[in-house]
Amino acid sequence: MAVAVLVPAALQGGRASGATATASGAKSVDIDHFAFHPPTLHVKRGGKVAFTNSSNVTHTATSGGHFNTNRIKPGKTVLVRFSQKGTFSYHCEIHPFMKGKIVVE
Ligand SMILES: [Cu+2]
Repeated sequence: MAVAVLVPAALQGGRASGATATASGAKSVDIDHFAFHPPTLHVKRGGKVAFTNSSNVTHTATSGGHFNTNRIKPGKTVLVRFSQKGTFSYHCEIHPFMKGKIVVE
């Protein structure tokens, strides 16, 4: 496993909204309008990415064999830590046309 999915921030005290209010050093992917923003995100090895669902429908960020946020409900955030270098393409399991990429450097 390249990464470990952390406990959703939403379960840690309701501070899930506000993608920039995550743990120190976390970068953010915003999910809205059936797309990941930005579509490609660069992060340092060991860094975290906060996937925040700003839309009105449930999404996932899923990279087969690498990471899976599982279902992120509207307004919720899931943090993923990336411990291995590499390029990880991911998609939404519910809407497979939604695609993104995390580049761990
Ligand atoms: Cu989706």
